[in-house]
Amino acid sequence: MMRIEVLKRLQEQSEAEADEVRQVLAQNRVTLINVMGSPGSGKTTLLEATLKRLTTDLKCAVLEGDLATLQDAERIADLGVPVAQLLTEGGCHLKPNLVHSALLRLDLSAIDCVFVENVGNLVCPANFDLGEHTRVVVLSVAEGDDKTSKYPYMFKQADAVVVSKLDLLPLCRFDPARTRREMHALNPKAAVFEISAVQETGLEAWVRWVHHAVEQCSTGLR
Ligand SMILES: Nc1nc2c(ncn2[C@@H]2O[C@H](COP(=O)(O)OP(=O)(O)OP(=O)(O)O)[C@@H](O)[C@H]2O)c(=O)[nH]1
Ligand SMILES: [Mg+2]
Repeated sequence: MMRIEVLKRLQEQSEAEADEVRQVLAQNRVTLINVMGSPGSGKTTLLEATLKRLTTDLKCAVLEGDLATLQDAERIADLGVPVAQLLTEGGCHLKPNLVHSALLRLDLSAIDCVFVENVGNLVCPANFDLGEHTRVVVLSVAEGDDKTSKYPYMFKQADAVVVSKLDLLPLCRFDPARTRREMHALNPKAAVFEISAVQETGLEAWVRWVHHAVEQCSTGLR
């Protein structure tokens, strides 16, 4: 009984913190995109490729979630994009209070869209509302096409799935049609993109989708 009480209180606290994030975003008219996926699925590489294509017409920033290092944040900073590091000190997912304090470190009046790179993990981040408008899961071809069905909680809540590393298709057993089919069954509204950051293919449709998500958010449709 006691344990249930404590868990419930923690959940309420987390929901209140996500609401605080939503307030900050609404006040500053900023869209927050939560990017999730397994370790090494290509989240930072996707962000690098996306930012290169977006920053001419959208003002972006990134929050980098990591257990212990600044490596991903440094990759983003090298592009000249504002970035705040969130160190979880071993934690396997980001929490809304961390996101809230990091947002306050950015000059939000000069920003339209913030990407959060979550800690590499296909399980825990799905359970935490960060106050984001949009959830994106990056799934690399090397992980196998069974992941949508094996980790349904992550994929069910995704607004978009980016199938990454398509250049590795000849070397891996991965059927992109299975991902589309299983995603359709889990969440028919989710968009599915197939990209290769190395070969720079498939990125235009994904970048258009990001633009659309930011437009919808700024007109209050999301
Ligand atoms: N072949 C190929 N390799 C890629 C592609 N995108 C990323 N990689 C490689 O995959 C590895 C992991 O990429 P990251 O972008 O660092 O992955 P991540 O999801 O940010 O990793 P964590 O932050 O550690 O969870 C790197 O060696 C990348 O160069 C791609 O499109 N094709
Ligand atoms: Mg990364």
